[in-house]
Amino acid sequence: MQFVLATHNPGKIREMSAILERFGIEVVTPKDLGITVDVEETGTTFAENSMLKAKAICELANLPAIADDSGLCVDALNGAPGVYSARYGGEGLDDVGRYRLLLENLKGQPTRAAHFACAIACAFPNGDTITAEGQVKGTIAFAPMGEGGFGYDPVFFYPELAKTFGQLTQEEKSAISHRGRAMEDFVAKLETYLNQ
Ligand code: ITT
Repeated sequence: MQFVLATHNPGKIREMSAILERFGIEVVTPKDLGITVDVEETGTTFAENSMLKAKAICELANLPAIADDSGLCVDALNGAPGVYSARYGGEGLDDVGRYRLLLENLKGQPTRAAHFACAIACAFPNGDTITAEGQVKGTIAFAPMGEGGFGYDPVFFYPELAKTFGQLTQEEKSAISHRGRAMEDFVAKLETYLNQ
């Protein structure tokens, strides 16, 4: 069975397709199908937004669609940027601009604790859905380190490995990341669903 990855984020596409291909799951992207729609993320939770994206792309592609909604939640900022991680600081900023703004906003804060969260939603053309979630705890580094990953990875420090996510290989990151954990949970649920 072919699945469409309901995302336009190249970093997510790389990580999710590598995991799904390990399980023999064939994936295509919206771009492969000529779908350019950017689904509006009107939800207030990662779970709500991932389901909005999965359902919209499933309907357009008429294929089962797997969406990821994720973000970085920083304790000292009351959980921000959270569901607004991709839009932190407004439209004009790129990944580097967003993590620089985060470092700026954390200056002088007593705690740098943070976590990444990921919600996966899969919608099937028959109306069935599967959901999964994952989280990973860390701290915000004082300066970016590493060139790997995407988004906030260079400033997300994972104490157990004493490295930022930007310093990990894709395999190392997926073994512990919010997305890797959510995808592991998702693949197990998908296998159960497909065997029913
Ligand atoms: P799609 O909606 O097309 O999937 P998006 O980038 O807009 O792409 P989100 O709304 O879920 O996706 O925003 C997630 C943002 O959170 C992402 O752009 C990064 O800034 C950040 N983020 C999520 N997972 C991350 C990861 O593994 N490493 C670094 N940053 C991450």
